[in-house]
Amino acid sequence: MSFATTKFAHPIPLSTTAARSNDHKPFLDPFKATRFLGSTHKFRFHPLTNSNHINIHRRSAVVAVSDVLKAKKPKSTSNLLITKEEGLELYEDMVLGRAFEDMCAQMYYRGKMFGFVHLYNGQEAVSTGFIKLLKKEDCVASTYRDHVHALSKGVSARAVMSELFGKTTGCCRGQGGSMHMFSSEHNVLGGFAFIGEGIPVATGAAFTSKYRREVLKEADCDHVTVAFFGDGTCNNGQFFECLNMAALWKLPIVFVVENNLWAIGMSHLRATSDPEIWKKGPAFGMPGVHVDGMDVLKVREVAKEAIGRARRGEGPTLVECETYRFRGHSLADPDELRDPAEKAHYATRDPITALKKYMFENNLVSEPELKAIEKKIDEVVEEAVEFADESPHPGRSQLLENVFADPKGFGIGPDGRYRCEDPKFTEGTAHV
Ligand SMILES: Cc1ncc(C[n+]2csc(CCOP(=O)(O)OP(=O)(O)O)c2C)c(N)n1
Ligand SMILES: [Mg+2]
Repeated sequence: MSFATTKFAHPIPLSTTAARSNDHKPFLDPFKATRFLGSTHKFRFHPLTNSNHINIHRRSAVVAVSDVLKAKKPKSTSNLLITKEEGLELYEDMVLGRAFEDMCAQMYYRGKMFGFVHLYNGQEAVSTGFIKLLKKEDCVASTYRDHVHALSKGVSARAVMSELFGKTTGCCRGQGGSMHMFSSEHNVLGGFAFIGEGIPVATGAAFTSKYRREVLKEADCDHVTVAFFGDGTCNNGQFFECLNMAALWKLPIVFVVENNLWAIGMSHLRATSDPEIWKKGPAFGMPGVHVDGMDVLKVREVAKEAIGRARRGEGPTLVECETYRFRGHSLADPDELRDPAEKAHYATRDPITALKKYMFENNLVSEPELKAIEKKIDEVVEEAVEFADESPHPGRSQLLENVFADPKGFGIGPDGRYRCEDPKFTEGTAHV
């Protein structure tokens, strides 16, 4: 598959009303115009402009879509989108993500976790579709909705669950918690509580790969970085700044927007002047793609191309995955704002059910094979809880570790010992 590349042919509509209307001719719509509930807006793919209004000196921007899926005939064995082994891997990863998050909800309500916990249910096709194509050396930057990205990248369920429990066996030794999954071993660059914060970190990681290859002459350094973030985050300045730098320097990065249509209780359509986020890619001179984020196979096809471009040194891609979260914003959110009809609509598009259907229809797997995976994952998740529960809490002395780069800084007293170990450390403050 290759992204269709086209020169601009029509002016970009300048008025927001025009941008939201459906009166321009579709360029290519591989997944049938996907409609946002609650609005008349449909996604449309149309050529942008190369008219006189656009600076003719800039590189020709491109708009890209995935059209391979139309061309492939799913019933024909030779044209199947996945092999049996690949299907089983994708299924296992998505089931792990779902089962893990369901368990988190249980543990949170039992008081085993603290702070905010944001679950990923419904969005699994995005994490699995991208991350299962990555190499270990490739980097992933996430958001506060980060448990499943870490799991897909290979951080063990034990290490993620222990982190959520605040235990020393967690991937950040219990110091990060739900919103800060990090693993240098797996190149998980972090969950980030501030929205948009992961995007510059990911851009920096992509810069590092390019620098190592081109300046330090490490020819085999073809590492790619994938940055995941939400629709609401795309209204944040860091997003635009990083698209600019990534395009300018042709960095090996894929920007993946998980457009679940909501930013806490704010509808994407109310908050964004032009809700078609993928179009912001071509504005910066990189391909922009819109894909059905509830279909792991479609996500994977787009991901293959975008990751491939980055690895070949052809630069960044912006991918907008239209997805949906099946739970509230966080476990503290009663989720009363979203229309029940909207939730019911997306529930029928469960990505795990969809993959199962595809595999059955194409005789790739049998029911017992999938049941065996589900059983295995249940055991993995149960065992992760037991492990986390039995693991020790960090000692008090760990409190200020990894907080300051200079170990002789604020956290260490003149006697060389941690200030927090001084019995007088908490004098006059509330007991913590
Ligand atoms: C810089 C910053 N501003 C505001 C917030 C508060 N906040 C937390 S989540 C959120 C919404 C983000 O929505 P989106 O990017 O769509 O991600 P989703 O939760 O849907 O995955 C906001 C505004 C924040 N965490 N960081
Ligand atoms: Mg969102």
